[in-house]
Amino acid sequence: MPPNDRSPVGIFGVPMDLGQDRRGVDVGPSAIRYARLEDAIGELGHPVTDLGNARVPIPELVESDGSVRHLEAVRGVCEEVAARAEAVVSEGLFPIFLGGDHSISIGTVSGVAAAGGRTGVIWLDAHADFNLPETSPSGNIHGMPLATLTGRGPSELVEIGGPGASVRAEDVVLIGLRSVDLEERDLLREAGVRAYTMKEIDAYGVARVVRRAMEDLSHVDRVHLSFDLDVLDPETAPGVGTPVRGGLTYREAHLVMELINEANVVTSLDVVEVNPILDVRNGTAALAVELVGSLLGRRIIDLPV
Ligand SMILES: [Mn+2]
Repeated sequence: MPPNDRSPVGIFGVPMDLGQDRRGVDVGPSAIRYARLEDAIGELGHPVTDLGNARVPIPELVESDGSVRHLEAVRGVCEEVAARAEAVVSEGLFPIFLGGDHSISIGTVSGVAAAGGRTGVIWLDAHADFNLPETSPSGNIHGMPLATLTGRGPSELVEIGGPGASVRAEDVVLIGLRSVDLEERDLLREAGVRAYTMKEIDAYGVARVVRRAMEDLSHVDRVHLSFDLDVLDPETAPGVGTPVRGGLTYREAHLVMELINEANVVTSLDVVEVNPILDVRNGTAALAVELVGSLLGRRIIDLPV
């Protein structure tokens, strides 16, 4: 259920950094908890339960197999995450998944979608995360989750949460893009994914883009928001693994969350790619907590409606 009705929230951490090659995002869930996520949600009136963390092996103990790095280990973690996600949604909780790199979303979105209904996805990200093993320059799975979720990529990952694609490409909206590989562009176009790049945000304003995205997803039963902190400009959010200049400002990011909250459509959330080792005094995790607050109903003032 959407979060405007003070619905109960469940926090689940996935301290996984196997989907890319920089250590640090595995500490993301701790950094976000340290920034008082649970209190921030509780203060908005939502009952909150911390459901702990998924069990994740460290890369030092995982064999780097084949062209897709850590494929078997990522598959194992995402299987567990998908099962937990499905259970949490079925219990009526609004789940918040803490990454970890963006490969955790193969598990979270598959699990949420398996709980039933047609699931749409808003993917807030500097990158499209729509590579295939054949097109990926790095072989890192955190560049592939969105392609995987729409049924493209290694079958071991596509089949998580049930056979076939977890979501339809036409039910996915990307917002904030500014770094897309050449072959990835063709894949996105062929798949029919809607994408609002930073150019559209600069030209039309973030409010119009979010309203359009809401219209694009008005036909689905539930909406999962996958929030990669690198959608923000690195001057505002330096603690991310793959920063790209020219991202959302502090206020633009809050406005995105405030407008999505008003639309009252989001039913589950990922907060991924926070890297405390690259951060400045945990500011990026603290900002993530602020933005979750805006998504869950925090307002600057309460105006009579
Ligand atoms: Mn991403």
